[in-house]
Amino acid sequence: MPSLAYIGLGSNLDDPRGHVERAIAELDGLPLTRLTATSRRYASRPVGPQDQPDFINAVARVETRLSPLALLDQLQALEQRHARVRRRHWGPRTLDLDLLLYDDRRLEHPRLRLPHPELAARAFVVVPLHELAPRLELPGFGPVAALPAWQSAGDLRALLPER
Ligand code: ROI
Repeated sequence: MPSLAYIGLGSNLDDPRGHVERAIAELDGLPLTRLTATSRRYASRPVGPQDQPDFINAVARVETRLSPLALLDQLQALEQRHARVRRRHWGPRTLDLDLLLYDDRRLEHPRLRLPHPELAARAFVVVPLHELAPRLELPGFGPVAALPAWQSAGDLRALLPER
């Protein structure tokens, strides 16, 4: 049986919508991996330093036969192919891919923590995740519909689909 994983996408540099749309298509091309659903795309105010452009965010669901760390390797390689620039910590970036959830796995590894440790606090992840899986229970955090991030969900703006 393949595993089910959720991946957060974010970009706020050099045509952010284009980076997100291309990255979603590329997720479907990863080895042993199939894209099964994507959320709407959202514009969001930056969390962290405010002196940077708004982000485009979305969440994708994939079925994969890669292990969590092998999937992480693939996501990092995909980021690199987008000529990822990251000038400072929590600063602007061309493409950020976060492995949010992998089945109901909990993992504390130097390279990867599951669920993603910031997930519950970030509306730009929780709102699109809830769109894909309204009844989801996050291991260690509880129902996606009851996470603290909903308090700042008003900052998100759903975008129309691209033609
Ligand atoms: N803020 C928003 N709104 N969206 C992001 O994807 C995002 N990513 C980040 C930081 C800089 C923390 N802020 C963000 O890495």
